[in-house]
Amino acid sequence: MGAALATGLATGVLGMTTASSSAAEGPELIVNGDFSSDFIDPWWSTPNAPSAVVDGQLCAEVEGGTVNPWDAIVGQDGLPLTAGESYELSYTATATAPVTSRTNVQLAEEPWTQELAAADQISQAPETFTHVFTASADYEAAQLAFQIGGSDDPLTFCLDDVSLTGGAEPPVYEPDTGSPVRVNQVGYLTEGPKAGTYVTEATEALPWTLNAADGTEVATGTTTPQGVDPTSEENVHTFDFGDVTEAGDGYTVTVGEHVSEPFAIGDDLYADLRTDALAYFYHNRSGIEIDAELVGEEYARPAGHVNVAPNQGDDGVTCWATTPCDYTLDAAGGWYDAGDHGKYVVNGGIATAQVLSTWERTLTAEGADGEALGDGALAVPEQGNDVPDILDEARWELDFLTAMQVPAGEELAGMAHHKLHDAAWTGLPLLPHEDSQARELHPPSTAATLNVAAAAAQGARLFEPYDAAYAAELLTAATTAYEAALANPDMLADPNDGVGGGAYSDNNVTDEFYWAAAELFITTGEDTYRQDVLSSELHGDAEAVFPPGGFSWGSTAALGALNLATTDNGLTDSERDGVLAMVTEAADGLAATAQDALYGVPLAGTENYVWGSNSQVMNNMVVLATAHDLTGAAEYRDAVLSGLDYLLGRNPLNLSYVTGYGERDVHNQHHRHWANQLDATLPNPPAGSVAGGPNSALQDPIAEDLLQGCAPAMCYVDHIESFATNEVTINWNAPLAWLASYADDLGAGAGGDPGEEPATCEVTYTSHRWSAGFTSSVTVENTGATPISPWELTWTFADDQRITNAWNAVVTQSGQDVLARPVNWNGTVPPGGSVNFGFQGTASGQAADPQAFTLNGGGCTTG
Ligand code: 9MR
Repeated sequence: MGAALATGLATGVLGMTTASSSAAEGPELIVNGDFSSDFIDPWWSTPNAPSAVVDGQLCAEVEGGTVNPWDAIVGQDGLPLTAGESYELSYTATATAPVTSRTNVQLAEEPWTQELAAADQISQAPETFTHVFTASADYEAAQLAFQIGGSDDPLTFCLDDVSLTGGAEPPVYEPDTGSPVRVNQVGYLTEGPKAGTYVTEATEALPWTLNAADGTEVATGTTTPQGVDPTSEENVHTFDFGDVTEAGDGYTVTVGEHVSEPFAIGDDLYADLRTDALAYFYHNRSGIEIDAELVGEEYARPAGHVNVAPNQGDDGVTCWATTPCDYTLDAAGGWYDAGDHGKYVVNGGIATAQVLSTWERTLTAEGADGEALGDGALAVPEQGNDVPDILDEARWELDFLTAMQVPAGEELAGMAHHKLHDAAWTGLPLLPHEDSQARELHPPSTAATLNVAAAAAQGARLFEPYDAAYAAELLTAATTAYEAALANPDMLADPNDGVGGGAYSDNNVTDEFYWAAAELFITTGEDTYRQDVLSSELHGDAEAVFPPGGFSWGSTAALGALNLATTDNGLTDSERDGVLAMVTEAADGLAATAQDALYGVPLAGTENYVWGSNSQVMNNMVVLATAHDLTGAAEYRDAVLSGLDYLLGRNPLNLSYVTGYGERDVHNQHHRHWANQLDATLPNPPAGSVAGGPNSALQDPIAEDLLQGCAPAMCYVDHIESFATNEVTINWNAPLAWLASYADDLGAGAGGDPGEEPATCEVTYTSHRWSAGFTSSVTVENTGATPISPWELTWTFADDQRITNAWNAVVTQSGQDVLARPVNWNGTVPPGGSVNFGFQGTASGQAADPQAFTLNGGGCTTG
């Protein structure tokens, strides 16, 4: 039957039996043909026919006054066709004024060779069109185009149930994973851990070689077979070259015939990443022209959403029709959330907080470098205003967040609107100033209001030295917001409010209350906020504050807890110890997770590869890095660095998830104007933009199409339309900036390297033995003249003692060797001072007390 129809192009309307059985039976090639998910991707349209999904159909607002059919087009690319195979296209369409759709299936570039060229009369009454054709050539990625230009008057063209079936089943998508030798493609800090992963079926240990750029063999060793990695469902080995500390570029690791991507060993690996990751925010500012002098010609663009046609402007936004209000807000400015043009208070808050914390860390962590974030350090237009550039950047969003508050005198005064975005989802590509959709305020929510309270309170204390008046304004906004949230504690955003923008709904705001109370307490010292912190059900609950899957926009208590632990504030010593204990308890778990993970990632299990999994990893790294800042314990630092390894190439796909970093960096992230994959005249994302990462829930049409059956950490595709695996967003780049800052400071020697300074000391070790075990107490005295910080004590048991739990120290044991490090409050042993810790364990034999101890490289006397 297919052959009979192969003679020419067949055109038909509803009811015609033109389909060949082979075509009808073939696989569906159109992605998102029924628009049931409210998303428009991967459909595109020309700028004069802006399209959106409305009531489960795609509708294009086609401008009048065009001449040719191809002057206005709605289309989809990427359709694989096979020569000689028969295909059936069908769709339903309407138009508010009669228009002919030149409906083509064709080559997606010159000479636009047509395999189907139909002319369909579209009118107001919905009609279904069906066409059958046979492909005359093979196409990797043909295009379906509805050419609907040529009308004098504007019209609305709507499309639904688009289907193109036929041909053979397309080949199963196989990611190109390159070399099975997986490393951090940027590199390893000289004094940091250095490990990689090798994918192989082999079960025996294999020799590896580390070569310098000139080919010289620098080190050799053998891999450790590890069995099947659950996150990739592949058999892997690990290898470790941590002993190599010779700085250099272009190192490679070879296992058998396989060579890794090249990488560096050095201390200055992350300085550029710090500024690039922060530049992301200026690039995505709304309401201001993006200046070529700061970003280069290819990234420069006019101001978005400032009320210049076709923009409808964010300076006088009205409430969404379903929840009207009698005021408008001037909410111009702020950052676009992500690949879309939405501006969300929930998410804006955490992103601002993490940008602010990148700065605040330089005030609280020893050796952290504020200059790299200071005035003149970043590419922002406010350079030279005597305010650290990073604070200028944060202010751009703080002003938006506070502008989203309901004005005084209104019923919900002080509450913040949850979000502001387009009435319908727009297609890609689309520059911000070309967006013609109506912009609408969605109802206030408690979560958004507490985001304003927390971020503005943190902003207030950080702006205080630079602009006291602004700091006072922020504090007023914060206190007003907090009061309003207390008065309206359960205004939850609607989880189904996801048309034209993300829902960012959150049905539990206990964590937002905790975060906001903590920030207000740190800033003001007031007892009422302190009581709210201490009486929160979250306070002291490490697992709830620091969920092992990572804190996030919907789980924000960690932000408050981390700041309570790091800042000078009015908590008593024992209250502060309690907070520190939460941080180290969480960090201990995460460090163990990273150590067990065969790709070094501090993300437990297989269930946490969710939308934005890379940000979950990064937020866990922020917890670890903060624990390292607080205690100096190297195991926390090591887990941060192995997390960086994962993000930058040591992962099941052998990809660096950060643009511009690593040989195999991803670069087609979902973004409306960094859309080079769709339009060669537009750029790819600039360097330093992190992709969301693997998401095993396959929540976008491309992921659904390509990634069926993927192993969790492999559910990712570097495709612009895969918004659920490959988007960029402010709350993901913010922890990236924080971590790059931490890692660069580390490279520059901050945080200390335990063991460097030999110490003089006396150790008193006492123990109590019972049948199956023992309890020991250790007192370490600093008998020298300088403080020891952080301290690190090692010894070797003579017998079979196994430590099972410890207090007042982090104690790890490997064979008979034991390493004890401070917990949190006892990181420093002052001259003449001492620390005491203890542990319990099991033992079967004699369990003799150890006699020799080493403190930070120096031998101790025993007392
Ligand atoms: O980051 C958000 C993720 O946690 C949610 O699961 C997902 C679906 O609701 O939404 C993500 O946020 C997107 C937002 O809704 C719209 N802008 C882009 C954001 C990143 O993909």
